[in-house]
Amino acid sequence: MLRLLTAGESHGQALVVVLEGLPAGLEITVEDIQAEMARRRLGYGRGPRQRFEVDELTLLGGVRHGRTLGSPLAIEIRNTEWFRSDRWHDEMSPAPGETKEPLTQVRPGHADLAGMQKYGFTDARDVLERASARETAARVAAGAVAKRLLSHLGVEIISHVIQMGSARVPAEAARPTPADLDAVDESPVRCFDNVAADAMIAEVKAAAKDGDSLGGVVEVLAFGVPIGLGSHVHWDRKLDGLVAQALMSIQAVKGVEIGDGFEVAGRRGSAAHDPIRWNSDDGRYERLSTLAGGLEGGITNGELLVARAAMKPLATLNVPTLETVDTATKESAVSFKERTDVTAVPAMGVVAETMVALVLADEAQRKFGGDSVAEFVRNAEAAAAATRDRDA
Ligand code: EPS
Repeated sequence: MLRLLTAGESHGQALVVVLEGLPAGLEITVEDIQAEMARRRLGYGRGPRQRFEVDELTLLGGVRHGRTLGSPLAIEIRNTEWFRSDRWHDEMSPAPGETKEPLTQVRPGHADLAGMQKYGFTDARDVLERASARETAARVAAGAVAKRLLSHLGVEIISHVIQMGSARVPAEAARPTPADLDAVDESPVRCFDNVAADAMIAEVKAAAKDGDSLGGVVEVLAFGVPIGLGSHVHWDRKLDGLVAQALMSIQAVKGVEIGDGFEVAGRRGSAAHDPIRWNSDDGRYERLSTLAGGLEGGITNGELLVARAAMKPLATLNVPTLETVDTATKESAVSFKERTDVTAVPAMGVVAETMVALVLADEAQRKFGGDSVAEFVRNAEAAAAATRDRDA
C-alpha cells in the first residue's frame, strides 16, 4: 500500500515528499516528475509566483539508475522564492526568534482564524504557510510516480475544467480522451470546449480587474481502470468514499461528485442508472452510460471513472473587501493583503488527477500486491483473466 507524507511551508526553503510502498523496478526520472509539475503551474489567472517558481527537485532516496528500489521514495522540491532573495529568510527562519510583522487581520474563508484558535498562535502566518496550496506541488510530484505505476496496468488519468465562475461547459459537450490531454493543457483555462474556454477567460479578466477571485469545477477521468478496486463490504473500503476524501483534501475544494451524482439526485430511478449489456464481441459486460462514474457499491466496474471537484473562489482577494476582525485589537477590519492568484482552478485539475492516481495506485497495490512492478503486473493480468473466464 502507498503512503504519502509531505512537509514544508509555502515560503520556507523546500517541500519534502516521502512516498512509501512502491514496488521495485518502476522507471522514474527527475524529468518525468518535473514535466508533471510543470503542468500544475499552467493556467490563466495565476499570480506572479508561478512565473518564477521552477520546482527544482532532487530525488534523495528510493531510486537508483532510474528505477525504484522498493524503499521509500524521497523528493526535495526547493522553493525558488526562498533562493531568489532573502525576503523570507528571517520571516521563515527555524531559529528561535519572532516576527516583526504578525498577521492578525484574518481572512474569512481561510484557515487563518480557526488554525490560530486551534494551535494557540497569534500570527496567521503560522497557519497560512502550511495551509497554502503551494503544498500541492509536493502532491503532484508523488502523483507523477503513482501515474507511472498505473500506466503499467493501462490506466490513464486526465482532467479538464468544466466550470469557472458562471461559465460552464454544456452537459452534452464531448469529453476529452487521453489523446486530447495536450489540447486541454494548451488551453489557458485547461478547458476542452473552446466556446466555454473563451467565456471562462472573460470571467477571469473581469474578476482580475475588480481584484476579485473565481472558483470552478474540474472533472477527472480515469480510463482503463481495472474491475474490482475498492469494496462494498465496509465503509472505509468504498472507493468512491476514498476518492471523495482525497479530492476534498485539496485546498479550497468544497464539493465532490462521483459521475453525475448531484444531477441524478433529481431524476427518477428509471432514468438515473447505467443500463448493463453483454458485449459478445469483447466478451465483457458494459454500461451504456457513465452516470455512476464507473463506481457501483464502492467498487470499480471497469467503466470510465468520473469524479468532479468544486473549488471555492480563493479566499485571498487582491482588493480585500470582506469584513473581518483584527485578532490583536478585536476591532473590525478588512483582511490583510497577501499576494495571490485570481483563480487556481486549472492547476487544481492537475492536483485532482494526482489525488485520484494516488487512491487508484494504493487500491491496485492492495488488490494485486507485488514487490516488483513485474509481479504487480503479472498479478493484475491474472486477476483480469480470471474475471474474463468467470464471466464467459
Ligand atoms: C498561494 C498563494 C500564491 C500562489 C501559491 C498558493 O503564492 P504567493 O503567496 O507566494 O504569491 O502562487 O501557489 C504556489 C506557490 C504553487 O506552487 O501553487 C496560497 O495562498 O495558497
